Amino acid sequence: LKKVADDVRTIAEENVPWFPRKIWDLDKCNHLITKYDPDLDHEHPGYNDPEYRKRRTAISELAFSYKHIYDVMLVTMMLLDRKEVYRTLSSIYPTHACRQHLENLQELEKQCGYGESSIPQLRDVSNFLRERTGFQLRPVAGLLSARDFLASLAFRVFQCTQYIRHSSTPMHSPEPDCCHELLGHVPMLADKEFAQFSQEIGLASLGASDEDIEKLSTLYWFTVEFGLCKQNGAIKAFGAGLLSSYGELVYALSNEPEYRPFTPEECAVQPYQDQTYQPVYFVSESFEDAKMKLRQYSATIRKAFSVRYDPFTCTVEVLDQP
Ligand code: HBI
Ligand code: FE
Repeated sequence: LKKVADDVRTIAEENVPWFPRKIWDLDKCNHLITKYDPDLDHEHPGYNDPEYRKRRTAISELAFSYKHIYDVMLVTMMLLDRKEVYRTLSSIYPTHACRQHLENLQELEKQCGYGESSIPQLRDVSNFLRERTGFQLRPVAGLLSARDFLASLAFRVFQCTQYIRHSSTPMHSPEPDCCHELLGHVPMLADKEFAQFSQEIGLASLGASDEDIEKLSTLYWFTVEFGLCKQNGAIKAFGAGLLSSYGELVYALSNEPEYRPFTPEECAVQPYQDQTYQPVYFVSESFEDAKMKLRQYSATIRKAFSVRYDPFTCTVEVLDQP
């Protein structure tokens, strides 16, 4: 493999969609999808609540003005009058969540002030993750384009919303919110194998075609968001979408839905639901196994180059295919 000099554009590279090369480039990965926007979507639970929308706008502005170089997040999240979320979800974690989630949530309670009466600061949680796996959080105003969202994972950066769901729907949110991120994603990102799995989806996405981005984002959906895994002979949840939704978490482990062994090829083309429960869930043998399968799958994605992440410079090296 030989390194392609940054200033030399090879013919093959000219058709490649732009992608971030340095962690600072993530400041440009801020293309939002205007879906479930409380200002535009009449169905959004916060649409008729001007106070809620005002608060959301303020939090969005902070996210938009955030730059990687700031390194510190000065955002205070909305006060949690949603104790119910924490209480209800943590009551079923012992039977439904995977071991890694349970262990890391305990640490987050001890070290970051997780609990039903407080909302931890993103900065503290980000520092916790950095120590564990090198993942860090950066604030984002809402749903990002799949390309931007996945690209961030390549740098072990997780784009994290800071607003909270509307108080009229404490147990449901049509979009990701801080309950989903903090209870669903963060405990999993503190696990080494899982962090590596997430980063590898991100690396596979860099410079990929729209079609491959769609596949990778579906794969992300059925693993990072709705994945199940086997532990001590039982099926447990590791997907953040499940771990932040009481209803679907119960349903997913109820033996009612269909279960299939995780195979990236199949998973990447499975139609999915963001309005109702998933009709099918993919079960991984372990994170290690899922990671190896993902690696084999990524190698089949047609790209004119391969990438490698250099954690010392926070840079993606682009390598010519042999
Ligand atoms: N944006 N903020 C945010 N959070 C997500 O979880 C998210 C996203 N954009 C796209 C997306 N997820 C999905 O398309 C994934 O499948 C990539
Ligand atoms: Fe999510």
